[in-house]
Amino acid sequence: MKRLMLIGSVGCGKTTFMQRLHGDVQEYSKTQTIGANDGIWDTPGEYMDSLFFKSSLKQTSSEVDLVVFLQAATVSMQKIPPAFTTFFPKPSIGVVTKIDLATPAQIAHARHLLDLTGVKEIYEVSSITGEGFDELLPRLE
Ligand SMILES: Nc1nc2c(ncn2[C@@H]2O[C@H](COP(=O)(O)OP(=O)(O)OP(=O)(O)O)[C@@H](O)[C@H]2O)c(=O)[nH]1
Ligand SMILES: [Mg+2]
Repeated sequence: MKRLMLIGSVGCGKTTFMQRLHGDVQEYSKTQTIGANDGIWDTPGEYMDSLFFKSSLKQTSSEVDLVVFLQAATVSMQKIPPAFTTFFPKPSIGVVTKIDLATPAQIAHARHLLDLTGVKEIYEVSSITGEGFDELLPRLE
């Protein structure tokens, strides 16, 4: 599988998404710092709130093949800055998370927010039910 870095706001589902990809037991654990776990760099959502931490995301991206921007379908606020893909020297994709909790309109809004970041491909998943991973996994190989 490609080496990934996961980026998105606090609670958008990065760690749960990683646990699903690894086939790990899904248990809540607040991410405190950037950490590599078997090829996936999980990041704290707070990093989206500070320019200093955004720079460290950029540095870490040199270690990975693909940057994954995650946006929860249940959240209407945008935390990932517009055109943020241009900040990274690596390809990126967008993933709408928590589709099991969202209406079609909420999912469409989350796709719109990811569009603004500049990603050209967007996937929709639930890391709890596993929906959407059949479409996503080939892209991560
Ligand atoms: N229903 C549902 N809940 C989800 C999904 N993904 C994550 N959650 C829940 O959302 C909460 C936050 O998920 P995390 O994976 O810890 O979020 P995070 O992005 O890693 O958050 P930080 O580490 O704080 O940046 C947890 O209670 C998860 O169980 C999903 O696809 N569906
Ligand atoms: Mg986390």
